Amino acid sequence: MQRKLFCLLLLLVCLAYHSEGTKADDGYKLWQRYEQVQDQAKLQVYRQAINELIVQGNSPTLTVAHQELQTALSGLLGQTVPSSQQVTKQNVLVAGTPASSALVKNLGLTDRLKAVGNEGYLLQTSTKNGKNYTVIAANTDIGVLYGSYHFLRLLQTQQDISNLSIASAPKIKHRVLNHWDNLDRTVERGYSGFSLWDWHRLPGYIDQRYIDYARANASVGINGTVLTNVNANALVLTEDYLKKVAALADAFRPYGIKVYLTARFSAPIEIGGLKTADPLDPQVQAWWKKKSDEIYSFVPDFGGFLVKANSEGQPGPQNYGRNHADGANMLADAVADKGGIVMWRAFVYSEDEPDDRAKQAYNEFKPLDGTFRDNVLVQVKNGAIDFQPREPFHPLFGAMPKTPLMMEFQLTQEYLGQGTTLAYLSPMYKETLEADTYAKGKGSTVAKVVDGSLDNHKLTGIAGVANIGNDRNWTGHQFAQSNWYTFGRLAWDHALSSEQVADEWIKMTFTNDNKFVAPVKDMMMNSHEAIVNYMTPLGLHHIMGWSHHYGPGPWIKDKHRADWTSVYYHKADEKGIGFDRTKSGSNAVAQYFPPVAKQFGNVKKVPEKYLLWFHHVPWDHKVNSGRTLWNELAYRYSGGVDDVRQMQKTWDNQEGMIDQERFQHVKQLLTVQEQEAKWWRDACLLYFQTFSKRPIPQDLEKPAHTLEYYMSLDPKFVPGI
Ligand code: BDP
Repeated sequence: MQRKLFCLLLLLVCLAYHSEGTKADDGYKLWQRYEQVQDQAKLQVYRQAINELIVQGNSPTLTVAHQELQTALSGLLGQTVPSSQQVTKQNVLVAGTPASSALVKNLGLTDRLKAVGNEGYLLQTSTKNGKNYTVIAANTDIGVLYGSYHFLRLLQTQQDISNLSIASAPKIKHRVLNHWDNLDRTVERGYSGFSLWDWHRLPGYIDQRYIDYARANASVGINGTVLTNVNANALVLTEDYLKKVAALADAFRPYGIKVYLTARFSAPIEIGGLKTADPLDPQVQAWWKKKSDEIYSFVPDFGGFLVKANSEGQPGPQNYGRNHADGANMLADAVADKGGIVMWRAFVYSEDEPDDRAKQAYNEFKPLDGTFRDNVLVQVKNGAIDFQPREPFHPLFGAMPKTPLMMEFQLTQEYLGQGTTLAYLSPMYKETLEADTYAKGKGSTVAKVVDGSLDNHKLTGIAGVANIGNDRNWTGHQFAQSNWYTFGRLAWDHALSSEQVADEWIKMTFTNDNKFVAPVKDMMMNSHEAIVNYMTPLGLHHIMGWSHHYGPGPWIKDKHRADWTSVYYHKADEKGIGFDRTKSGSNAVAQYFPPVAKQFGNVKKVPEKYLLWFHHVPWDHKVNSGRTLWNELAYRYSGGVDDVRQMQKTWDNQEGMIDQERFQHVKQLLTVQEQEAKWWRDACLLYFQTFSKRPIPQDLEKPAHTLEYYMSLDPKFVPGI
C-alpha cells in the first residue's frame, strides 16, 4: 500500500514537472513556440473568433503562410482549425491577395491596400452577408505571409483581436542579415557555434534549419541574407559554390528572402585568371558582368553584392589608384540590368594614415557623394570606430545626401561580452537611430537618413551582422535571440519602442505571465547600460583584449598599428583620460553639423556618456554627479557590476516560471557574466589608477587581484577570430 502511494506521488511529481511552463526546452523554437494560450478567457475568445481558415491561392509563399497559420493555430488554440476554400462557418480567418482570393477581393479593402505597397498588409475585422471575417490582406503573397506572422504575434502576446484595423508596411526596403561566415564554417566574430551553411552537403542536402531560419526571418520581416564573410573568399563565386548558393536561395525564396554574396575585389585575378582587378579595365568589367550573369543563371532573384574593400588589408580599387565609387560602380553596372544592388561598406581606415581613425571614413567617402550609381548603397556602421559598447552616431549620416546610406548594426556581441553576456541591444540601436544629425535642421534623425525620408531616397537598407550559428538555440545565449528579433522588428519599423519589442519577445519566447514579463523586461532594458558601465563608461572605447576582443585590455600598446591598441583610444596620462577630438585635438567633432559639433565639442555640454570619446578630461574634473572624474569612473565600473548582480537576483526570482533548461542556462551564464564584470572593473580601475594616482573610494569593493595578475591573463582559443 505504502509503495503504491509512493509510486502515485512520484507520478504526480513527474507530471507536475512536465506540465506547461516547466517542459524542458532547448530554445530551438525561438519566438515561434505556438504553445496553447495560457489565459483561459482569451483562449475561449480566440477559439470562437476563428472557426475556419481560408487561404485562397497556392503559390509557394501562400502555401507556407497557410501551413504556418495551420500549425500555429492548432498549437495556440489547442485544437485544429478546419481549413477550407469556401466559407462554411460563422467566424472565418481569411488570408490572401485580391488576385489570389475572391473573398479578399470582395471585402472592400482595395483603397487601403494601395497604401501598404509591395510588402505591407492589412489586418482587418469585417462582416459580410452575416459572416464575421478576420482578414489578412496584402497586395503580394509575401505581404500575406508577413501579415500572417503579425496576426499570430497578436495571439502569442494575447492581444485583443475582436476589432482589428491594422495597416503595416516596412519603412526600409532592404532588411538584411550579414553573416560573417567562412566557407570552412568558422564564423568571424561568431559566438554560437559554426556556420549554419553546411557547404559540404549542399546542394544535395537541405537542412531543416534553413527552413526554420527562413521562417524566423520572415516572421520579423527580414528579406535578405548575405551568406558570406565581408573578409571574402572568391571561391564562393565559382560554379561549384554557386550551385550550393542556388540551393539555399531556393529554400529561402518562399519566405521572401533574397540571397546576396560578398564580392572579393581581387576575384578576377584569383579565380578569373586576369592580371588585374582594376575597376576601369574593360576586361575586368567584362569579367564581373559575365560572372554576375552566371550568378543570375543560378539564382534568378540574386540580390547583389556586399563589399569590404581597401579596409583592414582587403583588396580594393585603391590598389589601382581608383576610388571607392569606381569600384562600387563597376560592380553596380554588372548587376544593374537584373535589378541587383551593391552594398559598399564605408568601414575604412588606413594603415598609413596618422589621422584619428574616427575621421577617416568621412574623409574618404564624403567627397564621393553624388558619384555612385543609382543601385549602390553605402553601408555605414552605427559609429565611426567599430561597434563599441557605445558610440556616438557616425558623422557620415546626414553628410552624403545624394547617396543612400545603409545602416550596419552588429547583432553578434563582438565587443559586448560575446557569448556569455546578456545584452539586449535595442536601446543601443535606438540611441543611434534617434540621434539628430541636424543635416537639414532639427529633427534630421539618423533614422530619417536611413529610411530615405530625409533626402528622398527610394533605395534604402539596413544590415545586421548576424549572431546566428549552429548552436541548438541558434544564438548561443538564450537572450541573444532577442537581438535577432529586435533587428527585424526595428528594420521594419524603427519607431517601435525598445520596451514594446522586448515585451513581445518575452511573451512569445517565455510566457505571458506578467510576474515574469515585467521584471525580465526591466532587466533587459538595463542590460546594455550595465555592460557599458563595467566595460567602457563615460565614452571610453576600444580597450578590450588584443585581437579576440574578449575581456579587458586597456594596457594594450606597441602593436604594429597604433589604432589597434588601447592606449591610442583612452590616452590616459597623469593629467587625465580621454581622446581629444575637439579643435585642440583631432577635431573630429567638426565632421558633425554645427549644432552637434558645438555640443560634442564643449566639455560642459557633451552628453556625459560621450565625455571621454571627445575630450581629454582631468582626473579632478567635476562631472554631473558632483564627483571627480576619477571617482565617477570608479562608481560607474562598480555600478555595472552591481547591476549584473541585480540581474542575477531578478532571474533567480523567476525559477519555476519557465522551463528548468532555459532557466538554468541563463542562470549559469549570468554567473559567468558577474565574474567577467568584476574582471573588467578590477582590471580597468587598477590600470587607470596607475595614471590617476588616486584611491578607489572607500565604500567600493576592492579589486580581488593585482594589476599584474590581470595583465597576465591570456585566454586561449577564444571563439570567433
Ligand atoms: C571588426 C571585426 C573584424 C571585421 C571588421 C569589419 O573585428 O573581424 O572584419 O570589423 O567589419 O569589428 O570588417
